[in-house]
Amino acid sequence: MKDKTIDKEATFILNKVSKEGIETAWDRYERQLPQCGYGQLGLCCTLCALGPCRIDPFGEGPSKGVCGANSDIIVARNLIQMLASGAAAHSDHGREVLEVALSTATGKAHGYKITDSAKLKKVAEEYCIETSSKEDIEILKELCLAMMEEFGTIKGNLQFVKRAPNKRQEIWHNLDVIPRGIDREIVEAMHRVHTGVDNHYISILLHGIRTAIADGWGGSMIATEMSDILFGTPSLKETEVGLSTLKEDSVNIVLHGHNPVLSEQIVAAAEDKTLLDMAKEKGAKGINIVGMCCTGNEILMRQGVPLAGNMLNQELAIITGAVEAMVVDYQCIFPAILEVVKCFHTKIITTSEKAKFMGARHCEFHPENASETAKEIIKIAIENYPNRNRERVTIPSLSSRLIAGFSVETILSALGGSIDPIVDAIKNGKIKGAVGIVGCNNPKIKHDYGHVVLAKKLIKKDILVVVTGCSAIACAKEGLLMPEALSLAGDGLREVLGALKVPPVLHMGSCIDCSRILVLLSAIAKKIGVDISDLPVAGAAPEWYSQKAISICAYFLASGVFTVLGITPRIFGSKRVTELLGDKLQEVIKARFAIESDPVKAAELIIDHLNKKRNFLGI
Ligand code: MSK
Repeated sequence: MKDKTIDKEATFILNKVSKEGIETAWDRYERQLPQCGYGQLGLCCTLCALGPCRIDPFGEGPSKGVCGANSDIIVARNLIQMLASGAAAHSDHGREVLEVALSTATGKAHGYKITDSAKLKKVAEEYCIETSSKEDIEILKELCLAMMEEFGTIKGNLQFVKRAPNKRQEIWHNLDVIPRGIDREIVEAMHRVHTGVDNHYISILLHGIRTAIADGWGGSMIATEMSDILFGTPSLKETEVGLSTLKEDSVNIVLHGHNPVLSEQIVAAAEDKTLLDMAKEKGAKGINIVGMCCTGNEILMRQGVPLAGNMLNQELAIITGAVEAMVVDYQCIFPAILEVVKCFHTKIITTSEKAKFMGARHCEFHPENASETAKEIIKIAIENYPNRNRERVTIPSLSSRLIAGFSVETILSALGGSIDPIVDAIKNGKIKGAVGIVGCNNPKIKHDYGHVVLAKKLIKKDILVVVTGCSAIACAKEGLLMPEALSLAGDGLREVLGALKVPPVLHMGSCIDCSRILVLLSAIAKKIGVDISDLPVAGAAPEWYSQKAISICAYFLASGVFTVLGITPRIFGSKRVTELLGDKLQEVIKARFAIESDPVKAAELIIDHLNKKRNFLGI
């Protein structure tokens, strides 16, 4: 099992898997090998019914599809299609949070409230909404409507783009990539990839950059900010992480996916006395809610709910035999979990109208009756508790502790209310730079290895690491989100963060919360008076897999952040696309990407980049 994962609890469950012959993502990946070479190079075009067409990378077979599209067009179209899907996923999530907020503001949804009134007013003022003479609920309504306008084309530009440093906005303006509307850019991306529309790879890729900015500085940022307003801006929370957060004597409910709008209600409903009594009647000591992937990160960051694991842990959680219900919203939920539950008593409960699974029980989320739906779901789990086969329960016991909740606001407050201490530490070299490690798991890389090794190498060299998504969960399982991990850090980082009693790796939230990283970088760049691309900072996605990760990487690049990918994107079928995204992108956007699957070498690339930036700044 050692070649599959470095997660000790996952290893423990994988031993059970091999004894019982249960299939997991690792088995399915092996069965796919060798994966299609054309596909890996981005040279297979399945867009229309003239195909599927493929281009021979060796120049001996066809060099064009039936319509005449060459490798440049096909590779660029395939890439932007992935990116648009990712941007759509993040942004549609943002829209749903807005819909819940608007239902709250108009009195249609009763289970929600404004939790962060200060942030509501601050964000509303950014949108030029007058706040001093209005009730919060009125401000919320106006803000929701203003944010909803950002999705269409009425307004013609995105508000949060103005949060970027002026130099960055100038670069975007000169390239004409400032998004006109979130939905507009995503729809236009899909229009451009239709056969016979955009047949110039540069034009396609530039629109890809515009679409990614619409995600990072639009849909994702709106999702983050409105979630903070409704559910509270994250503050420090200490809890446990790992499959051992499941409890032998409780009704275990795993909340998996991305959106907090229903999971927040489930967390609240789990305190309901009637439900707790019902659980006791069924022989359980209580109701144990744990998180998985980014829904897990959302409820961890705000409510301190323990985390069961990241993406490659989802099947393993069910295989413990101790999960009464896995409640899913959307994104990163394997269809395979419906196969795994055939061997166990676990109920899969789908909750989104747009994410249904054959064989799952569907309890649809609507803001108007979210609290009732949450209770109904918990009841289903409680009713299922007596069906647990105790002889097949295998819960490991090697969990780690973590501290999460590092929103930008929490980081600033830990610094005494100002960004100055970090800027000073960067200037005097105690902190050499900062790196955002983000993204998923992928069985192409040993589970969690890419994230953990990279983070350890960087903190040892006095580089502050911030993490989101499944990367944060990987680092948490390794204990890197506790102040004790400062023993692994270099002297400078240990001195600065030790004084603040914070860990060397800061958990900033879920995938959409990569937008928090953009806000933090903007604050640092503005303080120093430079562009983000001038800062000693970098991004990394060592184990990425999803379309959303492509969009995140693209908006990191578009924002001026050098980004290292651990998994090769499907672009190498076109020399021109590859060159454009490498050195040529550097010329116009002032950032480039690199590919390095070995996290030790990836750390070297990043350290080299940070040193160059420090030299450039003369620090
Ligand atoms: S959950 S997008 S596997 S980080 Fe956000 Fe994890 Fe990647 Fe999904």
